[in-house]
Amino acid sequence: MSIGVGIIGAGIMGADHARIIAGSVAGAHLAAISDADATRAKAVADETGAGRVMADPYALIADPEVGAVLIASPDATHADYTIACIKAGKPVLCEKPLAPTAAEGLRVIEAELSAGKRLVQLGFMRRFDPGYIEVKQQLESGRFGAALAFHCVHRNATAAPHFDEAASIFSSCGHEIDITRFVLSAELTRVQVLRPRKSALARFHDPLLAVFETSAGQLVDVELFLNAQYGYDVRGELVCETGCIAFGPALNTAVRHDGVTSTSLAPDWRPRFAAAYRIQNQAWIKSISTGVPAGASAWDGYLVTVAADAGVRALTATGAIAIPQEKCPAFYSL
Ligand code: ISE
Repeated sequence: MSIGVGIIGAGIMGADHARIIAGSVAGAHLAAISDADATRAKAVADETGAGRVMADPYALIADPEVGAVLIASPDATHADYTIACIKAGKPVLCEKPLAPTAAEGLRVIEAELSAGKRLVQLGFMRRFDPGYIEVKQQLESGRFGAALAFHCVHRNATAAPHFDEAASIFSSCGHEIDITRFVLSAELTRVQVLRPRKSALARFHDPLLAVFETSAGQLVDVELFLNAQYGYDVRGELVCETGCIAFGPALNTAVRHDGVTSTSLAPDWRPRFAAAYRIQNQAWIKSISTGVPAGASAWDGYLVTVAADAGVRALTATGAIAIPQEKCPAFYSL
């Protein structure tokens, strides 16, 4: 039976998810879409064949034709809509971050714990990216010995107009926090944020350099440069005892022409992580039919908010500060 998906948010990511659900995911169809901007919602509905445009996101969540909800609205609304889905007993794929503060994120955990059923998947799509999965598999093969350090580069061509240093930590560095926990199977324990010289082309302090310590003693350095101008450049190198595992930002082809060899960079994250988004959304739909959770849980999402909160405090602190360590409820460790 096909699951009717309702999407909240018809902006860049909502539209992208609508196309993926309508065109690339088996076992689901686009039942409804909602956005504060009705014209924008209608345009996406017309393009993707969504069943209905609904003005009220809470009505969409309650609608009997909506069997599962995908939240791609502004970050500050994620927690409230996710909690409404939990209360309605509907599975939800919530774009990252779970919330813009750890306190808000905790409200979602409390709601899911009291519902007593795993309903939330977080949109940390990198967990489905073939490149990151291969890095994790290579590390876990044991061939390289222990992981010692992880160098991460996170560059965007230009930051969204509402971005500031805190958004750089929450929205962009949040991906690195999640994927580091996923790849290293370790928790982040301390964070320091350094400020290289500010780019004159940035409205806020950009780039930033966040340095994390993990529970296994590794260092993770993250260069966040969201006004890098030249393209979307997310890459990394995992340094291990007997080798390094590096992965790059390139799209699929390398060309040699006119004495130059080159690879293309994506303008933003959607082409770079297109496969990851598709695989993630399919895994979500499959998890609804099998009842076996996939991807990042609400708890994973919450731990990102805890570490990002510390990162935001580190913006104005001297030196490294501790990231509070939370005990994972048994409900999430199954
Ligand atoms: C954006 O929200 C994303 O999720 C992208 O993956 C990230 O690179 C970008 O910095 C964020 O703003």
